[in-house]
Amino acid sequence: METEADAFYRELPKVELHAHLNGSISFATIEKLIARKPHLNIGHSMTAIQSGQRRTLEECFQVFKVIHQLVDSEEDILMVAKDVIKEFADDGVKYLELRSTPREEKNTGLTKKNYVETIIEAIHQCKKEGVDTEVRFLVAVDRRNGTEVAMETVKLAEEFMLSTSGLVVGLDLSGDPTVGHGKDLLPALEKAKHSGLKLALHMSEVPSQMEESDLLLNIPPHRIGHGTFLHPEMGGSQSLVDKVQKNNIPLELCLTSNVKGQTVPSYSQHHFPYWYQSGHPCVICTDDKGVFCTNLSLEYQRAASTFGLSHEAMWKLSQQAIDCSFAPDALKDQLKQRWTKLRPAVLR
Ligand code: 6MZ
Repeated sequence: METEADAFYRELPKVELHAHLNGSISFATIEKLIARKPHLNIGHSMTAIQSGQRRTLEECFQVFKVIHQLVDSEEDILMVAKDVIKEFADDGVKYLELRSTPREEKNTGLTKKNYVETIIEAIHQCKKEGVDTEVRFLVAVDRRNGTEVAMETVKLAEEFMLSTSGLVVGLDLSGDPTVGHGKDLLPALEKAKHSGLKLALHMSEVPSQMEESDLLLNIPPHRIGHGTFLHPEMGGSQSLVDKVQKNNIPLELCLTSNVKGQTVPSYSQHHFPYWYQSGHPCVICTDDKGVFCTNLSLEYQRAASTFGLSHEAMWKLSQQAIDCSFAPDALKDQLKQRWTKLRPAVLR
């Protein structure tokens, strides 16, 4: 991250709903990881896309592969998860939904179960250390890995939903959108929804996913990640838009990620206003704050400056995100009370 957001955006209480753990690792934490594994010969230019730089989405997925080499043990995951949570807290995020794909690593003996347990441990430790952010976790399915792995991941997520007293709240579908097809994952996603997990699905992040988006929207999911190519102006269709609107499915929108990953040509051509202006629930998120060198305050500021939105409008946007979260009603009420309390000091 090269610049800092203005004080208003840093002080604005925020809700982050779309953050991939391994994409969210800061420069400082990457330094610590590199020091632990000098033999990998990994440099910062391989783990982050600086300002002014762009990569194809395919190249972004290569970056995740490099980061995964650096994060391959329980010890690494604990450090990474705690650092990421604390950084979001320092950036004014009061409620955070982190997501990550359970991985096993033969070299270190890491299992998928340990992977999730370690993230849950990080959440507990942050709470004990007084970090002032409520954190929940979504177990991620990487679409590349197909039907069987998706089903195993759903079972793991179900077990953790039951054993963590509500810390695991949902399931994410992500991964390289050009690989695999959602139809192979439908049974796993439907099973997850049936068992009470909330679904946050990446959808239409690249063109030519209309048929898949239609199938996924029939489930329907509780939230959509990106949705860049859903609407007719972007090659999608009115019937997809109708389905999203009829079910009032919030969109998680990540401006810098889409611009740096080149699925959107520029900030001003982002699909945020298409949905926002019709009153549809939109949530500004970071996606991968480490890889894309950003934070949530900067993303709010960028949306406001690009689309000419007032501080009052940005306040409303951050407050409305509470209702789009997978937090239980009691926690949503607590968060709303916090917003009310903070309002006079922030919206001076
Ligand atoms: C789709 C993405 C993504 O799970 O190892 N991921 N999936 N589109 C994106 N847009 C840029 N950004 C990240 O975090 C890294 C993983 O998150 C998903 C990919 O599966 C990536 O490997 P975790 O914590």
